Amino acid sequence: MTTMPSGLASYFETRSRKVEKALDSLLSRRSEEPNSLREAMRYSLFAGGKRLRPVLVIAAAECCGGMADQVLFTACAVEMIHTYSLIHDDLPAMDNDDLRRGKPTCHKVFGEAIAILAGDGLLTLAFELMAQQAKVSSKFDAPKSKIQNLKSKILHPSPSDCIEAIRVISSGAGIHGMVGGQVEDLKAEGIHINGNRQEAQKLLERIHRHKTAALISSCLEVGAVLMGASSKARAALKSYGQSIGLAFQIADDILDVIGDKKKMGKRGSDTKNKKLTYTALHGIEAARAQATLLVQKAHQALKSFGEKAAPLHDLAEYIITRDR
Ligand code: GRG
Repeated sequence: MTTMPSGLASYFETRSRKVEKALDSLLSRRSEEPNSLREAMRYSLFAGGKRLRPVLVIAAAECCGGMADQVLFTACAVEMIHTYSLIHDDLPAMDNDDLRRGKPTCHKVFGEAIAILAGDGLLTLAFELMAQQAKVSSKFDAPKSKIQNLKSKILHPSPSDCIEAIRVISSGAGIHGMVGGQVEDLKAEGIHINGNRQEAQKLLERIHRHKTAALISSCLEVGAVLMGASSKARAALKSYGQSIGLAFQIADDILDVIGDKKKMGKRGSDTKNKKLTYTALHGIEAARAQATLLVQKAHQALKSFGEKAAPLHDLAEYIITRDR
C-alpha cells in the first residue's frame, strides 16, 4: 500500500482545490433553506472525501483539450451525487455504519430523517446545477462576434452537450448504474462461496459494474462529452473508466480486510454484513492480480491520447495502491 506519488498529488491538489471552493460557495448560507438540512449536507460533503470523481471529470476534459473551469459545475455535481450515495449507504436500512471518513455518519449526528433528506437534497441540487450549466451555455450560444464582447473568458460547453452530459450522469447514477447495483448488492448479502463460484463471480462483477464502476465511468465519459470530443475519444475514456471503476472496487474490498482502519476512517463492515466480495470469493492475492489486469486494460484504453493522458495513467496506478 502506498500514499499518492508527489506528481499526482500536486495535480490532485490543484484540481480538487477548485472543486472544494466551488462546492463551498454553492452550499453557502441561503435564507430559504432550513439550517439543519444545509448543515447535514455540508457535514458530509466536507468530511474529507478524496474528490476522486470530480477530479476524473476534470482530467477527462483536459485529456480532450479542455480546462477545469469548463466542467466545474458537473465536477461538483458528481461529488454531490457520490456524497448522497454514501449518506444513504450508511443508513440502518442499508449498511448501518457508524463511522465514515473517521467521523460519525450523517444519521448518527443529525438523525435518520435529516440524513435521508440531506442525501435527497444533494442529489437534486446536483441536477439543478447541471441544468444551470446548460442554461449558462445557451446564453453563450451566440455568434462569435457577440461572444468576443462578453467578459467571461470561459468557453462554455454547448447546450446540447450539457443535456447529453445530464443523460450520461443519470445513467451512471440511476437504476441502470449505481442505484441498480446497490439493490443487487443488498440482495446478494449472505450468498456465499459455498455455492457455484462461477455464478458468484458473474454476480459480483455485475454488482460492481453497476454500483461502483458506472458512476466512475460516467465521470470520464462526461468530461469528453462536455468538450465535444469525438465518439472514439468518448468510448476510450468510458472504457478506461469501466476498468478503473472495477479495479477501485477490488481495491476497496482488499482495504476492507487488510487496510489501516484509522487511515480509512471506517471499520471494515463487509465481513460483518456477509457481503459477497472479491476477497471473500478469491482471496487477497487473486483479487490483487485481477485489479492489476484491469489497470493494464485501463492504460491500453488511453493509447491514442499521448501525453495529455499522463494524469489518468498515474490515477489508474494509484487506485490499486492507495491506502484509503
Ligand atoms: C445508496 C444509491 C446508493 C448507493 C450506494 C457508492 C455506494 C452505493 C456505496 C458505498 C459503499 C462502498 C464502500 C462502495 C465501494 C466503492 C466506493 C464507492 C467507495 C467510496 O468511495 P471513495 O473511496 O470515498 O471515493 P471518499 O470518502 O473518498 O469520497
